[in-house]
Amino acid sequence: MSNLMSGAKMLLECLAQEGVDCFFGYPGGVTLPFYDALYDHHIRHVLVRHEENAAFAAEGYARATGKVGVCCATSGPGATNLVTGLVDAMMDSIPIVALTGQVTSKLIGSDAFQEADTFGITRSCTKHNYMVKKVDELPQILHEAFYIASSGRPGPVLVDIPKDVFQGQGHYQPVTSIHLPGYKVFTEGHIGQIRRAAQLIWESERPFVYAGGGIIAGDACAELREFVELIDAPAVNTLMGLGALPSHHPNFISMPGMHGSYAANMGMTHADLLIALGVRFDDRVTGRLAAFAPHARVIHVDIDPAEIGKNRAADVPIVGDVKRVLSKLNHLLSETRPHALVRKSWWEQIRGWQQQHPLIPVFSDTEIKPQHLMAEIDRLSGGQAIVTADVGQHQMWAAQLVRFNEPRLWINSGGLGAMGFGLPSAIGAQFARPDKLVFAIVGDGGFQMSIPELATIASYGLPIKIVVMNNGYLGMVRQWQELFYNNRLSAVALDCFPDAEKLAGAYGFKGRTVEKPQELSPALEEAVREAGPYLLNVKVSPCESVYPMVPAGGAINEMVLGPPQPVGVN
Ligand SMILES: Cc1ncc(C[n+]2csc(CCOP(=O)(O)OP(=O)(O)O)c2C)c(N)n1
Repeated sequence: MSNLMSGAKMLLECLAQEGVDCFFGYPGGVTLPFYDALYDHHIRHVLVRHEENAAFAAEGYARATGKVGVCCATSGPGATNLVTGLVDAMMDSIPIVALTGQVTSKLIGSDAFQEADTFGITRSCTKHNYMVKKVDELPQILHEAFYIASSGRPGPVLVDIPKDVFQGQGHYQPVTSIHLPGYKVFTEGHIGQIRRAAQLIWESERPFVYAGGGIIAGDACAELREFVELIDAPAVNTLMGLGALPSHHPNFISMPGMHGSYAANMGMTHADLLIALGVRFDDRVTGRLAAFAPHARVIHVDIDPAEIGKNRAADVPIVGDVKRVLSKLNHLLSETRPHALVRKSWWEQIRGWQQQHPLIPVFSDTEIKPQHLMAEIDRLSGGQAIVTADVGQHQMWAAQLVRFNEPRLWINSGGLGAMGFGLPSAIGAQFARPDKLVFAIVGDGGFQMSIPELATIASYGLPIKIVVMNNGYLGMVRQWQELFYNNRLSAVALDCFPDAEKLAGAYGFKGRTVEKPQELSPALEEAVREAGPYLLNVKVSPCESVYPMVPAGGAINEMVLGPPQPVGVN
C-alpha cells in the first residue's frame, strides 16, 4: 500500500516509523514546509536556542538511551552551526541523525540566500551523509540513515533536504529491508582468534582489562562483568566507558590515562597482557605510545577494523561485536578454566598501588575544594544519577570521583572535548530519561557558552540541576599555563560571572551561589529537592589543579602526583 503525501509529511512518517518520540531543532526559511507539517504531528520537537545545542542535545538523548538522537537545522548558518556536534558524535561514536534543509534544487550552486555546501562541509565529520534529490527517495534514505547511524560502530549521519523535496508530493512506501552492498558489519569475531585470546588469558600472570565506550555502545556490560570475574583481572573503564563496569565492583580500578589513577596507570604499565575491549588507544589514555604497556601482549576487540592496529599492534586482533565476542570468549573460558586460578601476587601489587596513591577527595575548612564538590554530587547520586559534564578540570574531577553503577549515566564530550556540551546534553538526557535525576556539571567558562539554553530548560520545565564549578578561570588552560608556561596566565581569567540567583530568576527558576564549605551540602540538597530546574554556582578554590597528571608526551607511569612543593626558605 502506498500513500501520496508531501516530502515534509513523509519525513515525519519516517521518523515515526523509526520510533522517534522527540527531536531537537531550530527552524528557518527552507525548513518552513517541514515545520508546517510538524504543526499537526504528534512527534515532539524541542526548540533549542542554538543549532549546536540541538546536536549536543541529540547526543545527550542518544548517550542516555542508546537510541538514535535526532536534530534538525535550516540551510546555511543553521547547518554549519551543527558541525561541532557532528564532529563530537563522530569522535565518540554516538548515533545521531541530523536533518538539514537545503535551498531549492534549481538554486543549488548559485550562491543563493542561505546556501552552504552542507554535503561537502559535513563529509569528513559524518559516518555517512546524503543529499536527497527526489521526494520518492526520502524513505529509503531516511531509513538507511538510521540504520547506518546505529549499526556497527555508531556515528552521525546527515541528510540534506532541498526545500522543493519537502514541498514535492510522493508516494510513501514503508521500507522493510536495507541492503547496502558497500557497508559490511563484522559482528561474530573469528573463532580461532577467540580461542587464541582464551589461551593467552590463561597463560598470563598479570592480565589487565582496558574497557571503553565500545562496551556501552555494544550493550556488553553484563558480558564484561562476567569476563572480569571469570578471569579475576583488574579492569579500567576509559572516560567514555565509565559505568560499563559498576564503580563499586571489586575488580574496577578507575579511569586510566592523563588524569587516571596511579593504580590504573601502573597496572597497565606492568601488565603482561592487555585485553582491550571497545577502545581506540586514545593518546589521552596511552601517553607516549612507545612506552605504553611495554611488557604486554595485546588482545584487541573492536567492531571497526580500522581501529585494530591503528595506534598499537595487536597480538590477537578480533574484529567483531564486543558483546558477541565476549559471550563466546566467556563460554570458552568457563569450559577451559584451570582448576585453581591464582592471581594473588598481581592483586597484591594492584591493591598496593591503590593504597599508595588513592583517588580521594580533598577538603578544606575555609574554601570549597573542587574535589569536595564532586564527592557531594557522588553522595547525592549514589551511583544512580545521570551526570553530564562540560570540558575542563571539573570534567576530570567528576570522572575521578563521581561513581556510576550503570552504563549511560556519565555523559561527556570525550574525544573532541567540546566546551558548551554539558548543558545541552543534559537537556537531551532529561528528555530521554524524565525519571532520572540529572546533574549538569559545568565550568564557569563552558557554562557561559551555553547560557541561552537556560531558556530551553525553563520553557520545558526540565528539572536539571546545573552545578557550575566556578573557579574564576578557564581552569584547565590555567593549569597548563601554571605547570608548563611558568605560571604566565594569559587570557584565562573569567573575572565576570552573572549573579546566579538573578540569572536563574530572570528565567523563572531558582539559583544560588555558595562559597563556604559548610554551605555546600545543604545547597546541593536544596537543589535536588527542588521540583524544577536549579542553578547552583559553587565558588571553589581558584588555583587547584587536577592530579595525577601525565604531562603531554610523557609515559603514563611518569605521573605527577601532586602540586610542586614550595622551595623551602632557610
Ligand atoms: C569549544 C572549546 N574551546 C576551547 C577549548 C579549550 N579548553 C579546554 S578546557 C578549557 C577551559 C575550560 O574552562 P571552564 O569551563 O571554566 O572549566 P574548568 O577547566 O575551569 O573546570 C578550554 C578553554 C575547548 N575544549 N573547547
